[in-house]
Amino acid sequence: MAQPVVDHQKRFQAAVDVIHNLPKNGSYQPSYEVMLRFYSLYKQAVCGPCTVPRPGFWDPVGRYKWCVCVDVWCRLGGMNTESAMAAYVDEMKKVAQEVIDSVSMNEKTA
Ligand code: ST9
Repeated sequence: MAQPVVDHQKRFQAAVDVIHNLPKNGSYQPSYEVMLRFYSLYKQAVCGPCTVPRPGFWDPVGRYKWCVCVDVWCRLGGMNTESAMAAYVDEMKKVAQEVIDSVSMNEKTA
């Protein structure tokens, strides 16, 4: 029997919608590492490989953003759109599972 075709675009859009609708301050606070991972995969999926040049010495703010955020995106290299979308969805599932596990752990110890 034929396997259903995974629609990466639809799954990615659903994950993006969920993240856009999360409250800024909730019981779960993502680490910088987690946020950067989402950011880099989002940019790769939406904009493609990073072509933003590192700003020069006279643009310290731009340079800071580049070093903190853009560099992580650049390190994804030529990852294709579908893979970036799939990785974004997988990352979300992973984080959601961690949140579920931490809630059930807290209930056990309470
Ligand atoms: C809570 C509820 O406690 C219970 C927990 C449930 C747990 C569910 C688990 C699911 C996973 C959650 C993981 C969260 C990870 C957060 C990632 C944040 C990046 N993805 O349009 P702008 C870029 S919830 C990645 O001005 P908005 C965009 O390209 C408590 N990046 O911003 C731009 O960069 P640049 C925790 C994205 O529309 C920059 O972000 N709550 C996405 O005002 C700003 O864009 C949260 O963690 C995207 N989908 O805000 C809230 N979209 O300029 C998470 C845009 O370089 N959500 N970008 O192009 C948010 O922080 C915001 O909705 C936002 C967009 C930053 C994603």
